[in-house]
Amino acid sequence: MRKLLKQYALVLWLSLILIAGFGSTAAVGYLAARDAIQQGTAEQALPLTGDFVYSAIQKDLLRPLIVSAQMAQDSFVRDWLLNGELDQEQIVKYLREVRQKTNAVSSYLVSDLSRNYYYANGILKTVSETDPRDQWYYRVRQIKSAYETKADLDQANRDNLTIFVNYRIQDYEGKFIGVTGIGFTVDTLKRLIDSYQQRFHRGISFVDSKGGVILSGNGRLKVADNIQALPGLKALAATILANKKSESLHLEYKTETDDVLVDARYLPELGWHLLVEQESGGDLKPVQDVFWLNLAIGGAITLATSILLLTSVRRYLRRIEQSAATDALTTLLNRQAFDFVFQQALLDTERSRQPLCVVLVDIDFFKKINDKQGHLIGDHVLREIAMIAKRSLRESDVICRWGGEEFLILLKNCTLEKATSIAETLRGTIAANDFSRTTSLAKTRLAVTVSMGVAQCKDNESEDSVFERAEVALHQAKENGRNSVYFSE
Ligand code: GH3
Ligand code: MG
Ligand code: MG
Repeated sequence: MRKLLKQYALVLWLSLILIAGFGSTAAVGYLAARDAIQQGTAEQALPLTGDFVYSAIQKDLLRPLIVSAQMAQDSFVRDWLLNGELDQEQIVKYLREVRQKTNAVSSYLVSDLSRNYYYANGILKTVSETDPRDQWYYRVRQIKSAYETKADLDQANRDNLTIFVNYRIQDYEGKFIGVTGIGFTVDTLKRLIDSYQQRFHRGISFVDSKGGVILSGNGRLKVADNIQALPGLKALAATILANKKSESLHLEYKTETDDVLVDARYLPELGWHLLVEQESGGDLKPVQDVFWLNLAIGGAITLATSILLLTSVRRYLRRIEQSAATDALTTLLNRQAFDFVFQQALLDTERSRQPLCVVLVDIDFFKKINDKQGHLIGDHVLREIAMIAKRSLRESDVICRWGGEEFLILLKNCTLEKATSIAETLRGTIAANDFSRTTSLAKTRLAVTVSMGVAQCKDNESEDSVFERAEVALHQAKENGRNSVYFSE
């Protein structure tokens, strides 16, 4: 395991470096994008949404304000009040016409002298200081400004939140003589909030001066909630409600799951506060997606690189191992590798008491082949003899390139007699082979013969001794005319 780790340490390190590189690049990119988005949200997007909503409200409020102002300053209205409210049908008709023309839900006039509440269908009631529902009138009576806008539940149209513009009527000397105005629903406002919420994924709500939620899209805040009691937001409630200036406040609070950015501004026309909220993680989804995608691509590249590197390192290592053990020309085992195999075979023989033989093979007059036909043909002959030998031996037998044009064959579990016979067969095969058939270099038939010396390992005999005996036998073969097999007794 340690060896393996050592061999593949390079691959491991490279993978770690790649992973670290890809990971940190993705993380840095993600953090930079997140900061930019959060800053953009807090400083631009939320205030802009606030501005949009605010200007839309102002536009919606402006027309009712003008209409109410015209009603309060209409000389017909003032004269009718000053002349003792004689023909009530006239004022009712007037109120009905205003309501129709302006599309308002109600139009009304309260006379300070008679305390009659006139509306489009006649006299609704007489306002009384003791009736809580008439408190609005006594409040408007006291105010310094010319009008007030007030959100209230319409008594005639109960479920609808209605905004009333209560305008003070004064006579020609400036004396207060009554209140007139129209009421209109906030349906358009509600629709506006919903559409903004859908488009920008932001919570938009209106809160009254006591913190009660009056209008809200389907965001975090619900109608009838009070921001002074909501977890997280309650810490900011005092700041939000105390703000009576026109600038907006940029605030932030935490819930259990999220950080929420808030843009809060005061709407003096209504006495309300407009809150635009956004979870700071809300817009981060695409950035997070890109982060994970980057990480996945980085992982895939790392994996592919590691696999490629691993396979080439493996192939390289295997090639090194092989080239250390094999002969490049014939791909047979080389002498060093053979030594190891031979030692193992000797031990096996001692244990199993099976005979073990060696055959030394030397090509006859090889120098001549080299000299006459050239080294390339010489190489070709070496390769082909190696191949013929490999083909004619058993799987368990081992053959190696012993020296220049000498081969050594190890025959396991094989008597001297059998080994000599195998050697003889091999000699015959080689002698009968036309070496020119498998190469384009030789023009005419090319015959090559070999001489062999065979020896069987004796009990406790040394390696050198066996080889020496095989060499002696080979010498005999050479001396006695070559192309023959001799064995050592
Ligand atoms: P003999 O063994 O029959 O007595 O004669 P020989 O000509 O084979 O004599 P010797 O064994 O002395 O010659 C060996 C020659 O083999 C010398 C060398 O140039 C050649 N030789 C050794 N290795 C290679 C090789 O890898 N390629 C080629 N082409 N020739 C080689
Ligand atoms: Mg030789
Ligand atoms: Mg030779």
